[in-house]
Amino acid sequence: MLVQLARRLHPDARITVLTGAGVSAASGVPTFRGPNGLWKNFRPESLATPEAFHRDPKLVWEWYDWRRQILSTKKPNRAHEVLAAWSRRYRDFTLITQNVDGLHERAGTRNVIRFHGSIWEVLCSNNCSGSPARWLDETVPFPEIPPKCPHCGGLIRPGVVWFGEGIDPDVMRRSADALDCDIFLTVGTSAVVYPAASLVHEAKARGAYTVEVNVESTPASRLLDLALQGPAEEILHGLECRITRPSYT
Ligand code: BV8
Repeated sequence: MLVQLARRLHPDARITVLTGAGVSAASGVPTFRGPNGLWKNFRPESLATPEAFHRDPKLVWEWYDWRRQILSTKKPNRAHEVLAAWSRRYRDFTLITQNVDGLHERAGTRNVIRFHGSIWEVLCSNNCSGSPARWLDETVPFPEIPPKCPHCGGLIRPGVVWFGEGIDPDVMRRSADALDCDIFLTVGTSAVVYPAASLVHEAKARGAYTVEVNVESTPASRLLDLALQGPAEEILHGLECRITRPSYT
């Protein structure tokens, strides 16, 4: 199966990959819905919202600061490395990630589309005139929770897309452009959050060969052309071996 798929990943193939928390699992980053994904028994849907932030910015920032502290000790794994190599090798390659952890960028992946933003970026929640639209702030841990805007003294918020917030229109447009591809791989995502979970179906409707890589089946599995069950870091490594060494068995 990997041999046939490796053949489809030929140098002129137009490839789009969508990743979720499962590609960072091997780096030791908790997934959202995995056994250690919950934080103090809160569900992401209850904390990652504008309403939760408005109601209790301290609690929401304690969650993000906790995640940033964990992430600051983690490194990209083999799944990130293979995708970074593909981003440099293939002329027509797009990586769309739902992850906000920055590990694809740290692995050297070119032009990552951050579908849900970045945990390492912040923006002023007052959108004050003294601050840029968003900026990088890698302070770990924040000395003060909730952290304040250096320009107006109001609150800053994580530069991520919360439930109930729209996807950046430019991100949506670039992602939609990437659905015209020969192969669409969806890797390490539970495929339950929209509109990210709709991308693979739109790609299939446009004629892409669709592949899922996950340790378990998801709502998307039975709708796709190929569902490969196993860890992304192993399956992507196996694919890369068959692409770079066709005699690899
Ligand atoms: C919007 C950033 C409208 C923040 C995230 C009912 C039906 C359909 C949709 C909705 C609905 N009710 C509400 C909605 C909309 C809602 C939604 O989809 N809700 C869901 C819960 C039903 N969506 C939204 O609100 C979106 N916005 O719709 O806006 C709008 C339009 C215009 C104007 C205004 C409003 C915005 C959603 C964005 C939320 N932000 N993240 C942060 O990180 O803090 S979501 C977050 O969870 C992730 O980014 C990701 O997108 C999502 C799912 O997580 P996964 O990455 O899939 O991780 P998970 O833990 O779930 O799964 C891990 C997978 O990996 C598992 O399958 C596991 O088996 C696998 N795995 C584990 N280890 C490995 C592995 N696989 C391979 N190898 C391994 N080693």
